[in-house]
Amino acid sequence: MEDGTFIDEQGSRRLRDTELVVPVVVGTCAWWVGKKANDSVTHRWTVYARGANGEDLSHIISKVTFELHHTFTNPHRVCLQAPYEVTEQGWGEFDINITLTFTPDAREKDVSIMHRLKLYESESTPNTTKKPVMSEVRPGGAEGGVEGGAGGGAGGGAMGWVYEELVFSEPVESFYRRVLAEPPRRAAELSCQAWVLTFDEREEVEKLKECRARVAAMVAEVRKDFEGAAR
Ligand code: SLL
Repeated sequence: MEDGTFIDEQGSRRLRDTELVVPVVVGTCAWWVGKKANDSVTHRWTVYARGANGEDLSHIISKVTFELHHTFTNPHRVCLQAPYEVTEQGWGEFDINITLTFTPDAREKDVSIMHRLKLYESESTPNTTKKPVMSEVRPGGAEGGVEGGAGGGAGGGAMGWVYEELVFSEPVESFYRRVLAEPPRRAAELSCQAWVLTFDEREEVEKLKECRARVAAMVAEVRKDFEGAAR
């Protein structure tokens, strides 16, 4: 059609050559339970899905389903509203299938993202109850390399989060216009909100890390000169 729209097989009017991209993060945050750890409970953990910059997603997502390991009671957990998260306790690591279902007017199929629950950062890391063993601001996150990073450069080691872009290509026109007209809103807080980063913050952290490395290199250089002169 002249106006850049076309009618799909289901009779919905869609926008040609148009994309709606929604960045999301799925992740897990895990805590060691400390001295009360026993055979069936060593960690408390939360798995979640969220807008990558802390934005509310309820105008796009109608539910998020978390498929836990079958050793959990009612492993099929559904969140109809934000925060999209499940908190549990257990002893083992496993893959969690996270399915995003969109609002009916999007006329899009569900998207599933597999994410592994990690409870152990590395064998050499001592257990502590003061901070999570795994979260976005801990090894699996910004400080530990850019997994999760778009395209996921797997930096080795355990990863607490993964960045994904939901791409609605040639979206249904009415859905697209509704979503664009929606004023941005902050999402309801996750129970592990203190341990997640927005994307802008992630960039800041990267920059600070670079600066720190540069200063360390300069200090090493000066030290070398100084030791050379002292000899
Ligand atoms: C493993 N393949 O062997 C994995 C399975 C299952 C973890 C891990 C259940 C807790 C509960 C639980 O933590 N399952 O019984 O409520 O490491």
